[in-house]
Amino acid sequence: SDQPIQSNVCLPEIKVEDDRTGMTVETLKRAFADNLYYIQGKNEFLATPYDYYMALAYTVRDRLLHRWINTATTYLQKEVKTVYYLSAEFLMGRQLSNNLLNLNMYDRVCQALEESGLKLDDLIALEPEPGLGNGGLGRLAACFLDSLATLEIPAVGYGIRYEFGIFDQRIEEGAQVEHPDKWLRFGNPWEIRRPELTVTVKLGGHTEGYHDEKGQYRVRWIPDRKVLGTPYDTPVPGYHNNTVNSLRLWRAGASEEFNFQVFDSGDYSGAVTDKIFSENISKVLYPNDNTSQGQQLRLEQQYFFVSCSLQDIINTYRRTHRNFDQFHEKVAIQLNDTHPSIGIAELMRLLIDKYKLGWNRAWYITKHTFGYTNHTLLSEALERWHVRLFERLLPRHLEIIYEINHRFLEQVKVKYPGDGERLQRMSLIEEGGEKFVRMAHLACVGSHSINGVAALHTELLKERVLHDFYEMFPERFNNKTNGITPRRWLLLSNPQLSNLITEKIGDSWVTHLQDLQKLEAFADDPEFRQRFATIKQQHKQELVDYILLFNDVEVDPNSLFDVQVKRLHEYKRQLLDVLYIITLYNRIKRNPGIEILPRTFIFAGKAAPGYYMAKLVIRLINAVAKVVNNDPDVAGRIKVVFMEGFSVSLGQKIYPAANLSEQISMAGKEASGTGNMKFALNGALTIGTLDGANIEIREAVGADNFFLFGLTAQEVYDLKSRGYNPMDYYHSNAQLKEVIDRIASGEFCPEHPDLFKPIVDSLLYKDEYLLFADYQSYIDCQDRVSHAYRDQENWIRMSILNTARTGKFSSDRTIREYCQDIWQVEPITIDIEEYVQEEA
Ligand code: T68
Repeated sequence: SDQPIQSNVCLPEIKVEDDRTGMTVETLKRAFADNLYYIQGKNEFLATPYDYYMALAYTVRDRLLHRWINTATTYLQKEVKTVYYLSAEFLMGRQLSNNLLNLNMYDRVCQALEESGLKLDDLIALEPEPGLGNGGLGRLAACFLDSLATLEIPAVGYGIRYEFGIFDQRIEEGAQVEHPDKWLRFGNPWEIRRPELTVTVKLGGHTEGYHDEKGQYRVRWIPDRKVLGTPYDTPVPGYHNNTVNSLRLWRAGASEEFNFQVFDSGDYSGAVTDKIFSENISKVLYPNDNTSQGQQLRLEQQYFFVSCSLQDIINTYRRTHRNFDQFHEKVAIQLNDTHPSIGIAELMRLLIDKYKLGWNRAWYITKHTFGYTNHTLLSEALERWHVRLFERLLPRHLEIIYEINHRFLEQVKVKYPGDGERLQRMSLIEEGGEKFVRMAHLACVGSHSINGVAALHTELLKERVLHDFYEMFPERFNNKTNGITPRRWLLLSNPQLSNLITEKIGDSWVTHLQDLQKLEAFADDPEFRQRFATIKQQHKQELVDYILLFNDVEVDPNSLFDVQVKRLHEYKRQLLDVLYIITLYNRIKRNPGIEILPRTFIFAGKAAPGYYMAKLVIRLINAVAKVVNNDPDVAGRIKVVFMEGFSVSLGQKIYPAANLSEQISMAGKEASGTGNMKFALNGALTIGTLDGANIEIREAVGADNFFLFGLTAQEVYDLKSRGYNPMDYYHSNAQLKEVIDRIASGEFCPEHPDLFKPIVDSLLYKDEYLLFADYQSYIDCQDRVSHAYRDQENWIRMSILNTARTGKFSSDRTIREYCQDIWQVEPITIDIEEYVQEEA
C-alpha cells in the first residue's frame, strides 16, 4: 500500500493558473484569503497576525508543491544519480522569506498584502526559526541545500526532526539562561508528514548465527527494542529555477502506541512508557558544538536517523533497480562529520544480512558510496564510543566493525610490516584500558573521499590528525573550502546593497558570485562609495534601534561596529577581544582626555549549557559592559553589547551592519569558519589570525584590506613544543598585567569579587589558547584598525574591495567542487513551461 500505482489512474493535469499555483497579484490575494478561511478557519475579523503568517505560508507552499512534485517525478523517471547529505544538524533559518525570494514572488506578495492592508515584513518576523543545529556545521548543511537546488542537482538532506532545537538563550543578570525552544508549538506549515514511508529501526539485543536454505552461514540480529521513524519533508527550492529538492527529517515514535498486555494488567502509566522512551530519540538537539560527549541517547539519535535514511535510500533505489550493481552509480552519500558515520556499518549490515550480498561486493559498494567531511581538529570533538555501549546498543554493528578492522589491519600489515605502533594508532578500536570505537577511523576506512573544509585545515588533517590515513590512502584526501549562499547572506539580508550592486553590474552575481569582481571598477567612484557607505550606515542605524529596544543601551551609529558573533568557545578567543576592551578602558582611566576612536563592541553567541568557562566569559563580557558603558570617564566613546539569542535571523541583521569582523581563533583550531565570509561579503573588514578560511579570505581580498595579527599554526605548534609559560608574558608586558590585574581585582563584579578568578587562573597558569602570546600583536593590530577607520574614504574603499573580492566564498562554488571531485553528479533541469510564461 506504500507503493504508488500507475496503471488505470488518470487525473486532470494541474494547471498553473490554478488558485494554488497562479502568480498574479490578484490570484495571490484570492489564494491568501482562501487559505486563511479554509486552513486557519478565520476571516479578517477573527485572524491573529500569526493566522495571516500561516495563510501566507500555505499560499507559498502551494506554489512550491507544483515544482516539488514535478522535480520528484523527473528524478524518478530519469533515474538520476542523487546526492544524499547526511547531517545531524540543519540550521535552515526562516523559510518564508527565502522561499519567496527563490520563487521570485517577493515583490508580488508584498504588493498583494499591501493591497490587503498587511505588511509582508511583519508576517516574516512572526515565523519561529527552526534551530535544528548548533552553529557552523548545521548552517553549512543549509547553505549546501540551497546551492544544490540552485545548481539543479538531485539531492536530499537527511536528518532529525528535533522537537526541541537549540535552546533559547536569555541573558539574566549578565548570565546565560537556557529556555526550551518550542518551535513546533503553533504547527509547521512547511513540512509534510509522510506516514506511508515510516521505517522500523532496531536497537539492542543480540546476534545469532544460522544456516540459510543454501547452507550459507549467516548472522541475524535479534533486537530487544524497535522504534519507528516517520519522515517529515520540507521543500528546498532553487533560486529562480523549477527545482525543489527535499529536506527529509525523521521523527521517532513507538512501534506500539500502547502496550495492551501491560494495560490489561492494570499498569496504566506503564502501558505508555515504550512510547515515551521511543519518542525521546528525536526529542532534543544536543547543544554542544565541537565536543563529543558519549551519551547513549546521542548514539541512539545518530543510529536512528542513519538507519531510517539508508533504508529510505535503498527503497528509492530498488524502485528502479533489481540488484545492487549500480548502487554507487546512482547514490552518493556524504557524511557531515562523523555523526552519521555509523552509516558505513549500517549499509554493510543491510547489504549482507538483509540483501545477502557477499562481504567483498558489499564493501566495494559501501566504499564507493560514502564520502566523509571532517570539520574539526580539536581532539575533544573526535567521536569515540565505549565498546561496551556499542555492544549493548548495536551488537551486530560492532561485529561488522571488528571485521572491517580486521581486514583493514591486515592491509596495514602488508604495507608496513612490523610496525606495531602504527597498527595501534590506526585501529578502529582504541585499546589500552577502556576500549573505544573511533568513528573518524571508521569514516576514513569506509569512504572513497575524505575532505577538510579549508586549505589549512586539510593540510593539518594530512600532516597531523589523520596523518597515518593520508600516508596509506593519499588519493582519498581533498580540500573543499566552505562557502555561504549569496541568496540568504546578501540578497535577503542586505537588499539595499544587492540593489546597488545589480544596478551597477547586473544580477548575474546572485548565481555567479565571482562576478562581484566587476565592482572593483567602482571602488574609486565617489558616487558609488557614497551610496555604499550610506547603506552600511542604514544597517547600523537599524541595529542601534534594535539594541536600544532589547539591551536598553544607547549606541553611537557613527562609532566603529566591532563584531564578534559565533559560538562561545575558548579556542575562538572571545576573551582576547575582552582583553582589548579593558586595555582601552585602562587607557581612558589613566587619561580621560585621551583621543580615542569611538567603538561599539558587539558580541552574540550561545555557550553549551555545561561549558563552565564559556558561560563565565559571557558573564565577564556583560560585567565589563556594565562598568564601561556607565563610566562617565568613558563618556560614551566605548560601548559593549552582548545581544542575546544569536540565531540565523539575528545574524541576518548583524552582518550587514558590521564594520569590523573578529576572526581571532588560535591558529590551527578553527577548521574554516563561515561567519568570516558573511561579514566580508557584506563589506566588513576582518581582523584575524591565519586560521581556517581567513587565510583564503585574505588572499582573495588582498593583504592591504585585511588586518592580520598573531602566531601562525606552525608558530603555535613550535611554541607549545618548546614549552609555553604565560606568566612570562604577564610579567614582561605592563599593559597586559594591568588588564589581568583589573579583572582579578574584582572591580567588574564587586558583589562577587572572586567570580572571574577561574578565568584569571586559567590564563596565568595554562593559557591553552595562547591569548597572552598573541596579546601584543592583537592590541597593535586593533590600534591600526582605529587609525585606518579615521580615514573614512579609504575605509569605504577597502570595504568595497572586500565585497568585490569574496566571490570565491559562494557555496555554489563549493558544491560544484563536491559534484565534480567527489559525487560525480550532473545537473538536471526541471521543465515547467507554464512557469516561464507566468514570469513574463
Ligand atoms: C564547525 N564545526 C567548525 N561543529 O568549527 C567551523 N560539533 O570551523 C566550520 O566552518 C564549520 O564547522 C563548517 O565546516 C561545528 O560547527 C558543530 O557544530 C558540532 C556539533 C556537534 C558535535 C560536534
